[in-house]
Amino acid sequence: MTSNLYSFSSYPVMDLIVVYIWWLGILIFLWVLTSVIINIFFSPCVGCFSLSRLGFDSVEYYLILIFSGFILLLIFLNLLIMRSHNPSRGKHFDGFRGVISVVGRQWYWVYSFLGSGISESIDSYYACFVDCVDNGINLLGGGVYGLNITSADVLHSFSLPSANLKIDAVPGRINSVYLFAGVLGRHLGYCSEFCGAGHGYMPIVLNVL
Ligand SMILES: [Cu+2]
Repeated sequence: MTSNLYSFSSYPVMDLIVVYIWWLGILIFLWVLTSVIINIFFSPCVGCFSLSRLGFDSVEYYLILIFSGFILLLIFLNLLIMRSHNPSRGKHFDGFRGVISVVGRQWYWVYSFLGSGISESIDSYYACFVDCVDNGINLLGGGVYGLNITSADVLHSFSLPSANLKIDAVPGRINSVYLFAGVLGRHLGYCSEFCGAGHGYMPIVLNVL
């Protein structure tokens, strides 16, 4: 299992998208810079601004092919992500360690780990002034977990910014994602859908060990 570059994400390919966008930005910048320099210093006449007038037809042709290839790659990566976010169509990955059920309640979270056959629920209550709870979620670094998120009363939202994750907890519905626990440490999240008086007092603490 590889470690990720920028965040730990629902699926490692998410980081490839970030790298791809960086490279695309650099390529576009260099391409525009090159065009401007060629037009300024190598243009045969003052009025000529088009590269094709300088005999760049074939260069443009190949560049269009290359960038079309990049777009196809982007579409492919997007499809991978969509597939990875749909557990009913996806497969279980290497390092898959089980499913965690997350239930939002007024005003705490209930976690159950469904990995080892026995299912044990823990309540995660707000415990001190800002951002700590009595029981957090503990995950093994490098593991892939399925999260099933729902609510037992009103709308909540399970939000974990460092994992690019924000999933609504909807009563009567289970939202599923895969979580790739690639970055060690203590990660903090919040309920992100207003759910009543205690909305600000149900933080999410996830420890990747
Ligand atoms: Cu809330």
